[in-house]
Amino acid sequence: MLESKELISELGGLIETSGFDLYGICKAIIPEEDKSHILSWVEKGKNGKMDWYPKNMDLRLDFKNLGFEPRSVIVLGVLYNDPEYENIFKTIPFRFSRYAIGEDYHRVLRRLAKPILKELKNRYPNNRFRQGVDSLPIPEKVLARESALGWIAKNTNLIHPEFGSYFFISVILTDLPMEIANLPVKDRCGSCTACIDACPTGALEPYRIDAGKCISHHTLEDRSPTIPDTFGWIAGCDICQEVCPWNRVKAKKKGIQTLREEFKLRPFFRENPNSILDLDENGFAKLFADSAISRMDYSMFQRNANQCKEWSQKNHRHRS
Ligand code: B12
Ligand code: SF4
Ligand code: SF4
Repeated sequence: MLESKELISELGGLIETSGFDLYGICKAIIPEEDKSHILSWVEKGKNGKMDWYPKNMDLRLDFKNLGFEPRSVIVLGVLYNDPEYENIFKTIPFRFSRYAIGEDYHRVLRRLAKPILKELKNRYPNNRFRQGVDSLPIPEKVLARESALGWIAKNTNLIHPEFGSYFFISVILTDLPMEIANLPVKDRCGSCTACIDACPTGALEPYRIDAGKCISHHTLEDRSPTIPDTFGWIAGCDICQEVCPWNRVKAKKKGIQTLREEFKLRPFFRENPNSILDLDENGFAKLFADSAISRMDYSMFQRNANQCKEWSQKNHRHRS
């Protein structure tokens, strides 16, 4: 049977030149403990307004109905943190999360993985390879942890001990069986609770999120005409990652940042950021057509922008 180490040493160069910063391989199995956490999360209604989440649980937990039986998973990660982000957003009265300032990561990661998929199909013509970037209902953080890309932390993000947590994940499922020997990355949260203390909505308990309370969920997943306070965030929220010492200190000190132009701050954030709050439907479509927030329709964007305007007025009054 093929050793995962062997494949990694043969394909590592191609994976890196394709633009991926992290990679690993694991078995296509979701451990029982994770299954039970995910099931109890859904039973307790912690998925908020994401009604799509409990659908396809068969596929999510057992990889059934994919049209083939996956045996192994190649997990890939790309950094998205652009250091210029902090300089710009500290001068603006609203926030976009880092994941939303560049091109849609679903598109980018699919594009970057093309040469890898091509090579895999050339080498193993009798096997199947299927990529997912959120597109398959697969718990990607669990597979990334199983591939030794990091640990699932108290803020529920996957953290790599050197790179921090500002990276996207993509998986390639395959029926190619592999012998896998991974040393798990140990949980380095220790006694820290910075993320839990900083979350303004109380969405976090250690290792557990109530998505229905999370600003990211409100701004991107909730289609209701009104949503709870977003504390100045228009799209997503990064607070529990910003306060994390593995991003704020460790990765920052090492100068960890994205090398992908696609994920860097777009010029309009620099040039005329305040006009973003007053974009009309055409302007919104033009600026964000290829961004991850294009999943948000204009009415959601306008709702979030109005909420941010109110928030910054209120905040300004408090400060004066
Ligand atoms: C649903 C979803 C959301 C939801 C729920 C968030 C979440 N933590 O799951 C919402 C909309 C809130 C969201 C927000 C964000 N998301 Co999101 N999201 C997803 C998605 C589609 C599924 C994740 C999932 O299955 N969650 C279900 C819950 C149960 O999983 P979990 O919270 O991780 O729980 C695990 C552990 O915490 C633990 N656990 C759960 N309950 C309990 C209980 C106990 C007692 C214990 C001990 C443990 C435990 O077990 C679970 C399984 O291991 C994935 C893509 C994918 N297909 O996997 C992206 C993904 C997780 N998101 C991602 C990102 C970037 C974000 C945001 C940073 C975006 C933003 N800036 O706004 C925020 C981060 C918010 C946060 N603190 O997590 C990245 C994360 C990359 C990384 N390095 O971790 C992913 C992987 C997308 C990608 N392809 O890159 N997201
Ligand atoms: S993303 Fe924001 S709202 Fe959601 S858990 Fe983290 S800090 Fe709380
Ligand atoms: S802020 Fe602290 S507790 Fe939260 S994820 Fe980072 S290290 Fe873990």
